[in-house]
Amino acid sequence: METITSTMVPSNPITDFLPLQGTDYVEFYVGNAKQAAHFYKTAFGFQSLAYAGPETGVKDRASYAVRQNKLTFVFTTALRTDNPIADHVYKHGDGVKVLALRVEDAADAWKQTTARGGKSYLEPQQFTDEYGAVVMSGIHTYGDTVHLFIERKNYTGAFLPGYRKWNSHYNPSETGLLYVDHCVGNVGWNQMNPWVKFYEEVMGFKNILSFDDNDISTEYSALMSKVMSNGNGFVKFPINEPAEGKKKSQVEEYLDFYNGEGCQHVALATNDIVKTVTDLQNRGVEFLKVPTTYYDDLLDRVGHIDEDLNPLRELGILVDRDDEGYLLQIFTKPVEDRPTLFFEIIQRKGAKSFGKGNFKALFEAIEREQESRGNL
Ligand code: TYF
Ligand code: FE
Repeated sequence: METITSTMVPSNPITDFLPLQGTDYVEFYVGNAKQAAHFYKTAFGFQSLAYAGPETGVKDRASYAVRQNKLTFVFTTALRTDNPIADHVYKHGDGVKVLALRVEDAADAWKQTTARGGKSYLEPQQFTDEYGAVVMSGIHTYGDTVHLFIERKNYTGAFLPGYRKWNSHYNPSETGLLYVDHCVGNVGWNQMNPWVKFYEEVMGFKNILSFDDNDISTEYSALMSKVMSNGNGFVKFPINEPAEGKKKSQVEEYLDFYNGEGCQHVALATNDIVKTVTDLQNRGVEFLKVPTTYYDDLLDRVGHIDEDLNPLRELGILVDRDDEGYLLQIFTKPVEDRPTLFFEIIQRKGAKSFGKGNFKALFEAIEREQESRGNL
């Protein structure tokens, strides 16, 4: 049963011990940051923002920050082997290391979360350069993933102290991606509820939606999922765990290849999904495809929608409705050789849900990919 356990309310600074202003950035640890940044510029339309590395006084790593509207991605690689970034890539392949959250007070965010049992990753520290100061702190979450709390004060630099502005002569156009809608974590067997408890107790989030294996099991694969949201709904973290099915769960495949828990997908918002997905496909981004029969009774299922059916069918965009409106969504194939991280492109037209009506078609599409990899 899909259960809606609460609705989002504006955050109340009196009762919300961890007020969040949204996602500040997502940082990926990768084998080759120069090439990763090039890929995200070329394929997804990110713009060059900032660079840190030996030329800026950082000796152990190179980081490229790219931006599109309110979306900031950072690609970081190790410059030498004896290095925690190299260890992370050795263990997981390319993946999300940091889900950074914007706060008013990073020292207080650390104090509040560690006092409630959060494990410290970075004690509050002020970083300064000629453009001002940024206070950062952080705690561990699932797997080797961490949350950093970013307090920007009146910082006017390109990205963060230690970085310098990245002026590139290569500037492919944007694709209409706007902000992070949600980031999903895959956790181990029976680990969903402990991580739900972590987000409730340590970070003050609420469980706004739950999907059990009956919602989600297809012929083979199965999983359970609970969506955690902060008070103002700007930050949403669904947590998936594998469930027993006829064959191997897609979450289990992820855990095997990522060699542990980690971020499964990042959902990127657009306000013109047909245009964004057309653009992404033309730039070589690969999407999962559902059978065209999905569209035969689509309007019977979701009622009137503003979009023409034809482009949705041609692009493979999925539609679902809830009490408050509808949403359009589509999922990329994994963006690495390992079947680990992928992206969702989402356009919300009132709906606050996650596309439960699409789960069967979507998970069957994922299973066809699993099958083709010999992992089903
Ligand atoms: O974030 C969500 O809940 C939706 C649906 O492996 C979903 O995007 C859930 C699990 C999954 C893929 C998509
Ligand atoms: Fe999603």
